[in-house]
Amino acid sequence: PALAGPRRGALIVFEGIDRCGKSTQCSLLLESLQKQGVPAELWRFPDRTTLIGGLINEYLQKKASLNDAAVHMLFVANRHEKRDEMLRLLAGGTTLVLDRYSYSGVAYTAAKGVPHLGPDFCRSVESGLPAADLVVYLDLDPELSAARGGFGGERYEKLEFQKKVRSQYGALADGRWLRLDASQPAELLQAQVAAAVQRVVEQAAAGEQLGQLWD
Ligand code: Z5A
Ligand code: MG
Repeated sequence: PALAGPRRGALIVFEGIDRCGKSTQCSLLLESLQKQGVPAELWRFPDRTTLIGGLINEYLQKKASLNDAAVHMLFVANRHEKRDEMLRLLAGGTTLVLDRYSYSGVAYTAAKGVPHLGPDFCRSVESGLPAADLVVYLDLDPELSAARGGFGGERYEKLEFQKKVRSQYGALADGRWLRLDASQPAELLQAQVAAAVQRVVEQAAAGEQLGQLWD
């Protein structure tokens, strides 16, 4: 299906391991889009404010235990429950900046190494969600990210696991991802992000079709 028409907003996604600077860059980007008068919203996944997101939050904070398949499906459901609203906003001309999305779903679950939860399975259940116009991948050595104030107590915040996640991201990235060395100062990163985002916002507004996962 044609997911959105001309003058649509762009779907910009930030990805990367824990503490690589996603939230920092998302806020800087939102501010700069708004200054330029580009209608934009910043969302994050998981969206912990929904019923499903509440369960995910309990799991991440280690207040609830769920098996790997069950929690994976919750992360996926948390995106599907927001699909219609995403499409409505994009079609109406709002650019969406997402702090994590389906690519986190694949990278984190595949990093667990559970045979029936490999990358192909993980990709399949994201089908039908809008694909990012641009994935900004903030690539950082997990040793460096761990040094940024240390890990908190949430599940997955462990060096060995973050190394596996990074290698899954490496396998997932394609030529369309903007891979940035996230050890650079935030202002330098922001300038590179802004230039790439401006191009995709213009292309989306000019009528370039929104893709679907996974094309
Ligand atoms: N997860 C999943 O398993 N499946 C899914 O489908 C989805 C998610 C969507 C949610 O984490 C967890 O859920 C996550 C993946 C999993 N688990 N892990 N790991 P989250 O998104 O709530 O949290 P996070 O992304 O992992 O961590 P974070 O703390 O939000 O990191 P960040 O947003 O990338 O970084 P930041 O807050 O912008 O910066 C971190 C620190 O570094 C802070 O002190 C900054 O001031 C500093 N910083 C930022 N930029 C720089 C630069 N350029 N240089 C130096 N220092 C910097
Ligand atoms: Mg964050």
